[in-house]
Amino acid sequence: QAKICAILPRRSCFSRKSSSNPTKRQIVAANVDTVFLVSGLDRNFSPRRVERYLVAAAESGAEPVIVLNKTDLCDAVGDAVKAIQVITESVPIHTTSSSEPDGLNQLEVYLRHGRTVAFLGSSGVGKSTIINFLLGSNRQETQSVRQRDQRGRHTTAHRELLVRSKGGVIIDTPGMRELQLWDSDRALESAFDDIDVFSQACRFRDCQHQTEPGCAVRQAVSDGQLTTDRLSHYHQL
Ligand SMILES: Nc1nc2c(ncn2[C@@H]2O[C@H](COP(=O)(O)OP(=O)(O)OP(=O)(O)O)[C@@H](O)[C@H]2O)c(=O)[nH]1
Ligand SMILES: [Zn+2]
Repeated sequence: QAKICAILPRRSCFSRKSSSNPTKRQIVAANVDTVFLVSGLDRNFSPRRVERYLVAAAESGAEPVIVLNKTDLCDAVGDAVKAIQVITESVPIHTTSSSEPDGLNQLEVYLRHGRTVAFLGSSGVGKSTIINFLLGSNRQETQSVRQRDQRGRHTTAHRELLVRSKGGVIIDTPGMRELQLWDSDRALESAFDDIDVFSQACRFRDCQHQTEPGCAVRQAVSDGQLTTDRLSHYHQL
């Protein structure tokens, strides 16, 4: 028989819109310390998607760590890393491959005792493979990527909180795997803290940095302090 002894305050949480009531939010995972944002460096690699995951991480309150997996399938790992460095200066970036333990071992530091980690990333990027490595056993069942579309098969069927004997807890739930953006206005700003800084000087507090007069963000672009790419990424999101 289970007994609730204490309810800890919520330091961070991932949530999504409830499917039955879209105005309600549903908590998917709470008190995650580190969230790994996993991409595969095969031909579906998209810095834009990483940006979206950074938004989700920022709104959760968990510390993001970017993982670029499948380096063995990419001839230009350095270029991929540079494309991510343009998006963020402060978030750690790790390159990994299932055939190279060195990169994967670097993820161990985020799994100290008492720390909780979770994973965000498209289907087939290698989340289960990385989790298996960190667990040191074949805890998760993985299936081969379907040939046509490079997507893996969803093999995780139920809620799972995996306690590592070496320290740390891994949350791997279907909810995390299907996460959608929520509450994005606030989070958008923190994922774009450079734009945030310039926008303090915009004439209008609700400036969208489009055609408003006195927009300090567009001024920063014309002064060369901010790239056009950066601003258009902001507008796309
Ligand atoms: N070449 C290569 N293949 C990898 C690597 N990591 C994982 N894979 C393969 O990619 C496929 C998908 O890996 P998974 O770990 O199941 O991916 P996932 O992100 O958990 O996928 P979902 O369960 O669908 O969310 C499997 O066939 C893995 O063996 C890697 O670094 N290099
Ligand atoms: Zn503005």
